[in-house]
Amino acid sequence: MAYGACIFDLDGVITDTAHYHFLAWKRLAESVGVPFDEEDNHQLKGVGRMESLAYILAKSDRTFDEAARARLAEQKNDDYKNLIREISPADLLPGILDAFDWLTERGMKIGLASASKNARPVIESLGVADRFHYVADAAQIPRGKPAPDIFLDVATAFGLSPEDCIGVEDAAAGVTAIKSAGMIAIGIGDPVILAHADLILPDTADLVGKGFAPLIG
Ligand code: B16
Ligand code: MG
Repeated sequence: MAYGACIFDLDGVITDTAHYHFLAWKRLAESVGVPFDEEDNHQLKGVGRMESLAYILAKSDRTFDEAARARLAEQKNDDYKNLIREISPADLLPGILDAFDWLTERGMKIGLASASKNARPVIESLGVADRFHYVADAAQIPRGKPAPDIFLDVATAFGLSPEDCIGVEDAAAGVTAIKSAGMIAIGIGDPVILAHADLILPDTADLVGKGFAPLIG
């Protein structure tokens, strides 16, 4: 099978901003009296900002009107932006640069399908913005993950059919999005949470050796 593109998730795949999202959501949840743990965090990985907030507020006895929700979302985002201020190329996860080199050497396109509206500044701080042939703009994508829209947007930008693309994700919602798009999914992380991926690797260091090499050759 000749694949034409590899489409990466950002948080939890290229870099561990997933942890900063966790810290910011935990602070926000606790400020409204809702406990928040790693299990909640798994539910929110890859899920957009307002949907994540709705998940947290659904656990509160209080009601929050639209203005209050907007304020809380802004508070979380300000907190998150403070946490990611120090990001540098040292924060790239292991094997990511090798993965980009490997794909580029084979003439494959590299895309980014992140639900984060902060994706652009993050890849710039990581020093890899110019490695991507296309970066989806989460603000322009109608439905968030687990809908396939963002992965299909990248495939369309490349002029490729979904079956010619591979997606890489750390989140259950993201793997579902890749599979619903009709692409091959590589999951990074927990084999139980990501059981619906075609191939699951414990971490990104194995992407080339145990992911791309056997799949793409
Ligand atoms: P923002 P990904 C997702 O990014 C995160 O996994 C998720 O936790 C976050 O809520 C979402 O982006 C929105 O991020 O608030 O910065 O727009 O994993 O799809 O790269
Ligand atoms: Mg992710």
